[in-house]
Amino acid sequence: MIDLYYYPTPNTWKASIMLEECGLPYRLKPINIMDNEQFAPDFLAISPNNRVPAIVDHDAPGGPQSVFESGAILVYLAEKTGKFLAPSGPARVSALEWLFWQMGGLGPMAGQTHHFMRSAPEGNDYGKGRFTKESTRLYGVLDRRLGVAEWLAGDQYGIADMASWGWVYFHRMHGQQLDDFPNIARWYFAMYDRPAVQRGIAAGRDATDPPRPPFWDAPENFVHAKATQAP
Ligand SMILES: N[C@@H](CCC(=O)N[C@@H](CS)C(=O)NCC(=O)O)C(=O)O
Repeated sequence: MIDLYYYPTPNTWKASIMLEECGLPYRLKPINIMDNEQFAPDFLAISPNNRVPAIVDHDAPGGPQSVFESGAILVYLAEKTGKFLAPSGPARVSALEWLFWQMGGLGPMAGQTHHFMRSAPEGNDYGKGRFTKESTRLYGVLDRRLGVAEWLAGDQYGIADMASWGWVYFHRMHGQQLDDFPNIARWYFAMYDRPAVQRGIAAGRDATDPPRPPFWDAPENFVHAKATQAP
């Protein structure tokens, strides 16, 4: 059994989607980051950077294994199951390139864009402008990649796609529209249709109290239905 320390956000969705895709049994351990539960000593022992997601694999060969950082969790689960990451060769190189691109680029920059768009004091547009511009650049990078490859690692769906998808789900919070990125739109909706993706994002919806931040359900913040934006 795997424990998934969870709050429903794009970073934790990476882990829940991968667990669902692999068919691995897991238990949700809600960490309410709105109530600072991420700073509790028990959680810090598993996730020293006080962030979700983290997992504990109770069936690891040498005894219970904890893993923090969503990218490390994806690689760990891929290596545990032999799924969604090529064992060697160019497809593995591509997967890791795009995974690290998401971890160091799209995630942090889109996160800052979201922060400045929602929380910057009125009249202070510097951060908003800087990070929206960088998000636009990164969405352009993603769109070009998906114009020459079906999935981020090449012709096989895998962990790099799982890493980026949840962030693109909130593209409107990054000042972006899928109409401007037709290759991203094609990829986004192909993943949206996967039952394991739907289960992965539904998994922790009500696992916290309150269940999720109010912006989560604001129609302007995310894509409700394929019909609204499909190219
Ligand atoms: N690089 C980390 C980032 C994780 C992260 O930022 N998690 C957020 C939720 S999306 C969090 O736990 N925030 C709690 C806090 O800021 O104290 C990863 O990918 O796992």
